[in-house]
Amino acid sequence: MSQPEPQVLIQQDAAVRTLTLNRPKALNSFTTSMHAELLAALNAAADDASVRCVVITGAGRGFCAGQDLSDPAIAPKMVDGQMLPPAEQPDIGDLIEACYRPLALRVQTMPVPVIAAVNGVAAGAGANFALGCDLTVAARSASFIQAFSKIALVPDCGGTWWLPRLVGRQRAMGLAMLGDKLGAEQAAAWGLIWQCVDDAELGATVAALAARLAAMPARALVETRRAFDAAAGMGYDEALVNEGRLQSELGHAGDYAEGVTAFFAKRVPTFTDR
Ligand code: T3D
Repeated sequence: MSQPEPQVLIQQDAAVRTLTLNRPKALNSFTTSMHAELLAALNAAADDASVRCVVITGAGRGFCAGQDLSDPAIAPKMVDGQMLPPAEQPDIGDLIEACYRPLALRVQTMPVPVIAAVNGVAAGAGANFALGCDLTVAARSASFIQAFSKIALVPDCGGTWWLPRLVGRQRAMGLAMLGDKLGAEQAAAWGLIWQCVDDAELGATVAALAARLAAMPARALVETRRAFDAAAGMGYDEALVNEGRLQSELGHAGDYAEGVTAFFAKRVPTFTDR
């Protein structure tokens, strides 16, 4: 009997692990099994010391179209064209708690940098999943759509947190309320993503960026992510205190000694902390 096609493809090139969402016929929309495979793949990358950068991309013409809306577990329950009472409807909050929250937190706690290589449309939770990665690089033909309002939901997968922080409240409101397609070029101009590149250059650009990050001090990069996110909820002095605490910790780590030694030896440092 043939095995079912994996919904997440895993490939490693040197220290860079690439995870490819693999449901191209449905624009790589999330099913519970794709969630499980993706979380397992991220956990495996986090636990593998040979991995120093993770890239997430999509197979085919899309990056990810958010939740698979054909999933009977989340479809509104109807009988003879009438909606059943709320008590008999599926609880989408359970899906968020079981799948999207663990996924968003896993990305946010990865011990190495995570790049989203957005090869095509990123809609709903697919868009916000990409925005929650450390760096988001998109092909010029790609787009970002806060599709939630069109099905009478709110942005999820971290969207309420990321959108106003990345582009400001007005643009976040416009994107979320109208649900219009935002092209990659405009997304980069607004600061929603790191970079927009020609479609033909996406693979090479992301490979070069990932290789560069993989050679950098992973622990310091990850503490930078945590410090930025923590500072969002801090006063100025508290953020300064936190910076001191982190420098104290990192200053005792091997990568700092290596960085300084390599600087004076005029050689390229070899960072190993994670
Ligand atoms: O229960 C919950 O909803 C919980 C909440 C979860 C968070 C969310 O993510 S909510 C938002 C869910 N996503 C969407 O609402 C996006 C739906 N998709 C679209 O609006 C469009 O597909 C796109 C704008 C993304 C792309 O449009 P286009 O014209 O390039 O492609 P298409 O023809 O619409 O889609 C291609 C195929 O993918 C098509 O299948 P077919 O007709 O060829 O057999 C389409 O049905 C399928 N597809 C696209 N998105 C989804 C999907 N199938 C299932 N679920 C999808 N989200």
